[in-house]
Amino acid sequence: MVENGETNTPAHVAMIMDGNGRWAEKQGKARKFGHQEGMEAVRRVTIRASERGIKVLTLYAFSTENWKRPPQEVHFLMQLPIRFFDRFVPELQEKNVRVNMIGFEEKVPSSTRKAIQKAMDQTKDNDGMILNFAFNYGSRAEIVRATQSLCERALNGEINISEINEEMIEQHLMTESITPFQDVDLLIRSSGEQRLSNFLLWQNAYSEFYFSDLLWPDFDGDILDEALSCYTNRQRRYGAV
Ligand code: V07
Repeated sequence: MVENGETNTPAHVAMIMDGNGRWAEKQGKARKFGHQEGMEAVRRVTIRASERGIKVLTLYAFSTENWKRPPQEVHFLMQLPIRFFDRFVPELQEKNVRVNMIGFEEKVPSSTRKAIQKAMDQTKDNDGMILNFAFNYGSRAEIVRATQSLCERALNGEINISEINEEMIEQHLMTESITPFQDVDLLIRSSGEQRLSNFLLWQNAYSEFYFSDLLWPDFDGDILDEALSCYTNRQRRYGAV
C-alpha cells in the first residue's frame, strides 16, 4: 500500500463492473442497453473517484474470457471505448484525468485500439487520477507472459535465475505502467458476485474487498463513497492493534 496522508484513502481502487446484462433484462430490454447505462456509471464513478483523491481507478472492462460471448455482443462491446471517448474526453481533461490501458492489444480491432491510443495521447500530460482500463485482460495470461519474458532474459544471460524476485516479476506485469500504484488497495465488485474472476491476481494480494448487491448501471458516486468509508474504517481498526 502506498501511504496517502492521514485520510487513508485507497491509492488504487479496482472495480469489476458486473450486472449490466441483468440490469437490461430485468426491464425487458436488450443487453446492450445495460452496457450503455454501464458506461454512464463509469462516468459518474470516475468523476467521484478523481474528486476523492484516488490515484488509480482500474476498471475491468473486457476480460480475455469475454470473447466467448455471442459475436454481436462482442462487436458491440468493442465499440464502447470509441463511444466512451467521443463523449467523455473533454470531461476527463477538465478533471485532469489520464487514461491508461492494460491488456492484450493484439486481438483488439484496430479502430478500437486507435481510439484508446488517441485518448491516452490526449490525456498524457494530465497529472490527476489515472483511469486505467483493463481491456482484453486476464491475470493468468499476464503472469504467463511475465514468466516468458523473464525466462528469455535468463536464457540471454541478462539475469541469473537465482536473482528473480517479486520486484522483477512486478516489472514484467502489465501494471508496470501504473508504478508506483501497482498493488490494489480496494477491490469493488457489483451485482452480488463475490469472486476475483482472473482480475489482477498478483496485485490483489493484500487488497480489501467490497461487494455490493447493486447492478453496475445503478452504481454512482455515493456507493463509491460508501465503499471508501468502509475501507477507511477497516484501516482504522487495523491501526488500533
Ligand atoms: C464497457 C460499460 C461499463 C460496464 C461494463 C460493460 C460495458 C467503458 C469502456 C472503455 C474501455 C476501454 C477504454 C475506454 C472505455 C468499456 C467495454 C465495456 C468493453 F479505453 N465502458 N465499457 N469497454 N461497458
